[in-house]
Amino acid sequence: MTLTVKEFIKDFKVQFQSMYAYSYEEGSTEQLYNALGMYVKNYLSGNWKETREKYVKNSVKQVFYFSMEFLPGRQLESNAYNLGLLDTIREGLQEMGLSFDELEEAEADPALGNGGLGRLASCFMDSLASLGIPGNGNGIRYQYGLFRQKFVDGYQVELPENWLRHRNIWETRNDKSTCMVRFGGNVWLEENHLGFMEAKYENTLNVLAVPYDTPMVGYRNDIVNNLRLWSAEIPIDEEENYHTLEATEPIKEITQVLYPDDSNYEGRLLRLKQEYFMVSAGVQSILRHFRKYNLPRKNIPDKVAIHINDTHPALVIPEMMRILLDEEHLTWEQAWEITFKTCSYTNHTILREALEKWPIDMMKDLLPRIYMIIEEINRRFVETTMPIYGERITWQTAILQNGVVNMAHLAVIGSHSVNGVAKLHTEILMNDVLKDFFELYPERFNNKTNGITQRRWVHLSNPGLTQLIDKKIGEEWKTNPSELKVFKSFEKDKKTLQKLADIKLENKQRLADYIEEVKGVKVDPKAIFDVQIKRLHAYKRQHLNLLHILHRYLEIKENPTADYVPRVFIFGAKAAPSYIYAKQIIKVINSLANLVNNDPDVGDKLKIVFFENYGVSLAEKIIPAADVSEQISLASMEASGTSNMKLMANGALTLATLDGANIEIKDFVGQENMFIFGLSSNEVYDLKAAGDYNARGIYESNEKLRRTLDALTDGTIPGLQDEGYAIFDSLVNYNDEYFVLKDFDSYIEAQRKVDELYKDQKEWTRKSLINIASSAPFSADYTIKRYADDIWKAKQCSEQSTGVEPLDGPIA
Ligand code: 26V
Repeated sequence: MTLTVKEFIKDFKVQFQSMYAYSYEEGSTEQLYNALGMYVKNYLSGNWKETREKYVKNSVKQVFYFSMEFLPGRQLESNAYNLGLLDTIREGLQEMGLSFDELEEAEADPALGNGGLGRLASCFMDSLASLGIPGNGNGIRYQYGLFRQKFVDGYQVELPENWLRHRNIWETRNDKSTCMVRFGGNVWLEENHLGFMEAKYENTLNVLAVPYDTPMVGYRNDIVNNLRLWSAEIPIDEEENYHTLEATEPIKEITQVLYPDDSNYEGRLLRLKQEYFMVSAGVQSILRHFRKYNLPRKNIPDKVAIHINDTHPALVIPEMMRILLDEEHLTWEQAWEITFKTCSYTNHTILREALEKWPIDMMKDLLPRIYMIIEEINRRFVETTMPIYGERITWQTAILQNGVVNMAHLAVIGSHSVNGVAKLHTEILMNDVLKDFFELYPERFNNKTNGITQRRWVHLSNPGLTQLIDKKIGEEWKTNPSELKVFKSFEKDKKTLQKLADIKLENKQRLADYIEEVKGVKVDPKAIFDVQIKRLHAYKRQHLNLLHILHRYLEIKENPTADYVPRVFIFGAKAAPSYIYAKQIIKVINSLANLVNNDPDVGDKLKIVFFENYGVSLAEKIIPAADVSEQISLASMEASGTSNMKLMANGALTLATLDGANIEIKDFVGQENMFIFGLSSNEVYDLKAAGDYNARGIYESNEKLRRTLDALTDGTIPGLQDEGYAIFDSLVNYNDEYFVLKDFDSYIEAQRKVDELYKDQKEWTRKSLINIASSAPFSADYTIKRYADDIWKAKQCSEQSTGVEPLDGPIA
């Protein structure tokens, strides 16, 4: 049944009037957006209900993706698109004298995550629904998302992100499905009148978990899955115990704010509360759901898969044990078999400082029963491992070590599958970070290279490119991404290349206009748009990028009339509020931008744009306009990266170290179609092992580099306090932890090649086309299909869903 423009206009007017009781002509942009969103939500509600009912009726296996973070982005456009309504709505609104794009800007972008990990979870939600796989998200409805970033005088300032200030029309509060989560108190085991051991509690803090459900709409397949986010409230029958507003704080604070400290673990009690709150509510609601099937509990793993997204939700394992033991009265062996078969775990980082370790005392106080169970899991693990593998391996892999609970060890021991997120990353897990576990359980380890949804990141964010591909190869690639490779046959077609170049230029012009609007900087759309967008972290080496720009600036100053290829360096990055060094890098880049952008000697040869408040919506504006994708982490450090995939799919050429999924990009695209530089992962390992790295030596012997580094501290960049010194210090005096100086020359050389190639526009565009045509393997649809087949054993249950053929190895 297709909706006509006329019907839409009629229904939309009714929708608006029913919500606001006056005519749409008088509506504010925000009201019009709300009404339109509600219209789309009503439209999909039938499918939402039927999908749920179908899953239960057919008693299919369901996946529950547990994640502390989701970054769905704005949902109006993508929902309308997936439902097949977008064109009709655009047209209808236009007839009414309204603009879809303007209404869309009224939608809040829910920043319920830090970066790649949260965005991956949302790409996965999109692919699960589009493949028709029964998959649900489980997370937290933070009242405040990741802080809103502002620059004041070039310094990062964090403001609260009150994304719920305006109503969130996509969510549905589900009062019928609340759960109770208990914290603290005393616990003991007692035999009940049936002879079962029962856990008894006293003096616990009881928190009501209220679910808010959001539809996850599949691409034109009538499937609507569910994202369930939990909010903490005071239990209704305990309200009278809370006499003052202050007394309610310990409960309300649980879901108040997202932890912004990506990649740096701090053993904070509130974070542990959040983790257990989300996990306990999620597991309770799953087991309640399972009871509908009327099956023996040993069949749980046939009907339920729980995925643990990084260790943050790893308490799923003891929580499931608790319920099966204490409430369902299974034996330990029965409960363990079920739990182990149900759970699987993905690791997303090898950074030691990001690996979660909770102090035992904290865990014992906050979650006494959970701690008892973890102790028993650990005891049994040690008991079985010791006789076979001996002391060393046993103690190195134990869950309880030196007064802490090692969450990665808990996750590995309690899961039947452990995966990394790119080939190299999984190898590093097996050979280094989780080496001993790989010896214990080789069969559990597997790789699942990350992916992205082309629907949001190409079809919607880059309509020009999408139309061109449609025109050249037909529309099948949209449901069967492997078809994209057909686009490659146009690599020598002059007209196609010209069209592709025109589209890129249009996208750049649009971004240039936006840059002028928000930053007041005029940039030349014909310049190379060079993009690094990701969280700010020393290992990602935004400061290597900075050094190259500074080097370029000094060259221009010395020789202003030489022939330079104009370049615009574009950054988007938030620094964790407590990460001083990262904030210093932001400040230096901003101050350099201020200098360079206003220097008449420089003009269009060099511009620097550091966007404030990088997030999903901004990424959608930047990525289609990018020429160069900066993926310059120190090899071995970046687990995968996903902006690398989005940028390549939009025709940017990748400038990269052989790290994370850059390696797969090289496999698919061919190294002649990208710019590779720097140490390899093996070389990094060797250099670390040798222990003789001498950053100061490099500084002293490399004239070009020395001049550049000196410019950080000699007053070249006005407006700095000690930020230039801080960077200089870390690189020269503290021996450069991430080998920035070591990779400097090879980076500069790669940058020179970028300029060189850009002079040959046709050749550049040809390579760009090859990148686009080779991006299919990074479709999250493939990634999710592999998770579903190999790990979750979950089946597609909609015939109209996206077709996925297996796809291994480089496509020719
Ligand atoms: C860690 C922590 C530590 C405790 C406080 C809060 C917090 C929040 C997030 C994290 C996550 C660090 C792991 C992470 O984000 N990894 C990224 O995952 C991406 C998706 O797999 C991958 O592309 C990136 O390379 C990887 O850095």
